[in-house]
Amino acid sequence: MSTSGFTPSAGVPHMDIDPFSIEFFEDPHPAHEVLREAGPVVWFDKWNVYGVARHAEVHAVLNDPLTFCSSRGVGLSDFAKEKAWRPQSIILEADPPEHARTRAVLSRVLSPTVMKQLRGSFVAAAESRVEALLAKGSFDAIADLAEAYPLSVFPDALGLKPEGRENLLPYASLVFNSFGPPNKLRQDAIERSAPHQAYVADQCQRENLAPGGFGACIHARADAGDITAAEAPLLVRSLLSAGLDTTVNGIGAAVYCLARFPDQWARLRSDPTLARNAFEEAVRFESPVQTFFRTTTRDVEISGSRIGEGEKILMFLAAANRDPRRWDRPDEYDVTRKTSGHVGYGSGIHMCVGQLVARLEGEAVLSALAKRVSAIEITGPPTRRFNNTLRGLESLPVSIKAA
Ligand code: 4IA
Repeated sequence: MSTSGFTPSAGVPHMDIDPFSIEFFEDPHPAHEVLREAGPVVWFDKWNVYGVARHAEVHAVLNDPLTFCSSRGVGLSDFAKEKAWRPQSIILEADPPEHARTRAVLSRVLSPTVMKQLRGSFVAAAESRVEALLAKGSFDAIADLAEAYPLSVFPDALGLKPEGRENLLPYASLVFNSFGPPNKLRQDAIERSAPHQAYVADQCQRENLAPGGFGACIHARADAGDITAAEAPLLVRSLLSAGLDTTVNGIGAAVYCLARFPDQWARLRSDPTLARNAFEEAVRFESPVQTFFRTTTRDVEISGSRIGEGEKILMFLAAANRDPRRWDRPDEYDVTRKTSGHVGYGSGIHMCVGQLVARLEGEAVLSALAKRVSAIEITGPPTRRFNNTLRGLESLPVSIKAA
């Protein structure tokens, strides 16, 4: 018999940590170690959910999508019990076999061929942004680089009109807060969401998307019969939800790493072809997307613990990315590390469909910095931005010098 929602299976350690509290977000690493060391599976008394924080279990859960489903939501809320706050995503919140069709569409829209077409303009935009920042000397690496750069390339690549783009980051922040529990971050975000939701719903319509962009390409797949006309706007919405704040926090993480670890900055400068790996290592090291849930579709055993049907499991991607069972020197940022196997983009059938866009942006920025900048100095206290799912800074005051 399942004891769903109130008591964990015998032998699973109880954690009284709240992994969605401000104290936790301020410095998650010691708590991640406690969770990993407590056992392969833990139970959170505060939210009545299981958790996995070791690399092996996170990887195993991600790679068994029929047992650990996404269609009941990848946040704490179980869509089998509670109505979703917005119409369900038809890719993120879908399971096999239905998932494959929508996934194939976005895979094709964000393919290696499309990246080849975008590379020139993405690299030029990064180079001109770095020139402008060198001219300023001092700036905020979050607002003026980590946000400004993706905002200068991604909305145009999607084909969005210029008006209303100020809604994009608030909408994304809402989406990522919504995966968390019903705490203040989530409730405040949903309360203020109506204008951002209205903006996004509008931009997903075919007539608002410029020819040649990702959005128009998605609608063209409806003409080809791969998806219905009603599904196309929902796939555009997935790009608006997942395509901007993630790269903002990825680029922010990379600049913060390079500013904090001068030996790694020196290595990157001596070989700018390391830019792509330096970005990937920043995604491992900081894990801009910290957590996700799955829901069990049957009774299942994970590393000796029996878990009933209909249970939420919280996966700590960030803890897996620093698990000493999987990584040498996990707490060191190393631009030459073999990063393959990190779960910062997830793993398995749902692994980030936009990863090539993210890597193109990250590589373009870090390569431009490595070629043109001699030193990055942190000139004031960095401040943190708090979100139920995303990890990143609100502000990072820096100064840079020309090489
Ligand atoms: C969607 C996990 C995150 C990057 C994400 C958020 C929203 C969606 C997809 C992925 O709305 O489909």
